[in-house]
Amino acid sequence: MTFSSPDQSPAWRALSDLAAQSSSLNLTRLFETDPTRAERYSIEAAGLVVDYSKNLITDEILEQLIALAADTGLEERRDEMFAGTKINETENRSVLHVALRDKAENKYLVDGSDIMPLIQAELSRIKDFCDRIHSGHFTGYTGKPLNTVVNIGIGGSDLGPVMVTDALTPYGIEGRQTHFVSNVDGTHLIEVVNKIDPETALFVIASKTFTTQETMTNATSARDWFLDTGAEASDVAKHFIALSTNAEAVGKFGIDTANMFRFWDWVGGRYSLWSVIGMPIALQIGFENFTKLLAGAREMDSHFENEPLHANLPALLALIGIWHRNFLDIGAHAVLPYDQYLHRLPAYLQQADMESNGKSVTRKGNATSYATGPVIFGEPGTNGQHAFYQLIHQGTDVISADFIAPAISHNETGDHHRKLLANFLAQPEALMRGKPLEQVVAELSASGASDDEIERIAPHRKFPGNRPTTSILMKKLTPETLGALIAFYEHKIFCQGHIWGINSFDQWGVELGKILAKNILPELSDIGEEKPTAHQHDSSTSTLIDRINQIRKDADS
Ligand code: G6Q
Repeated sequence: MTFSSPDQSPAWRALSDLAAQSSSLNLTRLFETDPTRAERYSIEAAGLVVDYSKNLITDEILEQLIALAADTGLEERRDEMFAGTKINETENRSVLHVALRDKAENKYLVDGSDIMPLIQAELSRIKDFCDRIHSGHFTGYTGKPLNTVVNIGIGGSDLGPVMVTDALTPYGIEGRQTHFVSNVDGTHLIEVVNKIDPETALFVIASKTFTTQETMTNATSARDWFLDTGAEASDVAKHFIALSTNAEAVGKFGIDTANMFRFWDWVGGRYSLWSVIGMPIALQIGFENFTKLLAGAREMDSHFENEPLHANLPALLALIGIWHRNFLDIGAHAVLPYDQYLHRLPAYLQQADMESNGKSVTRKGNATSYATGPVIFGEPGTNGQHAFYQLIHQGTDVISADFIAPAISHNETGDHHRKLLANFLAQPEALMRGKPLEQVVAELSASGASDDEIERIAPHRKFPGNRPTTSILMKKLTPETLGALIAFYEHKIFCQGHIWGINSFDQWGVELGKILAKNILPELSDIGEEKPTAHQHDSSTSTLIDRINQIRKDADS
């Protein structure tokens, strides 16, 4: 970074000055005065059309945002990521998920060695395994084809595969089904195993470390369940495979390391769906479609790597996000897919963004003197419209939002999709235009309302408007467009983390709770068991432990 902190840069100061005048920014007026605004503030790349014209920006603001990117050395940092520099400093690791989806002929160096042959070898093992499963050559212990996958993993070893597998449902191979078990709540596993036939089930244990409490607990219980159904210990090898970096732990668990698929420490958990962690995706939609997902991401990578900042989608949208967060004090960002198949995208992006940029210490170890990652949330439209959009339209906090839709649905049933698209377009328009009091009054009086009624009701029916949104349109939700969409968000997150001077690739904030849970575990009683009441916690935690133990001791089952 050219400046020790982004807020020391001249561009940051210029942006602060512009923000001081931002109350005069009016989106409707900006559109009226510039008929080319939508065209000028839209970019098409890798099958995505992104219209960012309904954000509270002007050429002057964009110019300073781009200067901020230059002041902070964004392009140099991007090049370092692609070059394999260990930009995840706290874990001393390269960040090379982009290599996982690049062409075989390209080189990526980690500690001086090209990692591409490793990636290609693992990809061809995935292909080979998918072929054997799909052709029925790899069967279960009774000779039946394995048409059901149960992926056991959590966080980065779950959210990406779940989101993509759901999103690409129309590409699913007929007769195959995939279940995901993540939560350590036994209900998650039990509800899945109750639905499956052990003779046709393949358990995919997905864990980078192979030590994660939730995953190892679920994996152990799944193996116990499998054995309880009548299988022998020697049958486990035919029904359990592992996706991991930890061969020793996989071996100890009892999975044949021939059925272990590898990835490496330069693949962050939440960036790992492109690696062998994508196995459940490939098993469900086929290896060829999985490679199309990688190809879509690769196209976005190439756009991100080569386009200048003013035409670079992830960089520009990251900068607009920084304008919102640091200069307009917008603390939450909604992700609103108008496609039911993308219903897990908000949850996926919650992790991708909040685990990456929910930090308050810079890479140099100082407290940030500015805000970082916003709260990310969302639901598919139109469902969200009948729920939390109220707050987005009329709440006291301004919230920015991404509206995402395909122009063509996989299910063009009647006029459903036209209705969905009408809402996809109307909501950003409504958020931008709002409805002034005079208009509400005029409408009420035209409908015959009395003066008293108008006075009472009108203030509730006005909309402030001027609320910023971005519209992301694609022709159809395909493996390619989905790959590009995910890569777009990954790079946007990278750019924001870089400008904030934080490390987007570690996640120390998830550690403390894990350790405390390990301490509390032996203090909790089994059903019917008596436990001592002496605890070393605050009185709230201790009292809750005692209350739980009392209930569990007195319970029959
Ligand atoms: C992601 C995080 C985290 C991780 C899970 C699962 O970036 O590191 O969500 O993916 O904790 O970890 P394992 O894959 O090691 O089980």
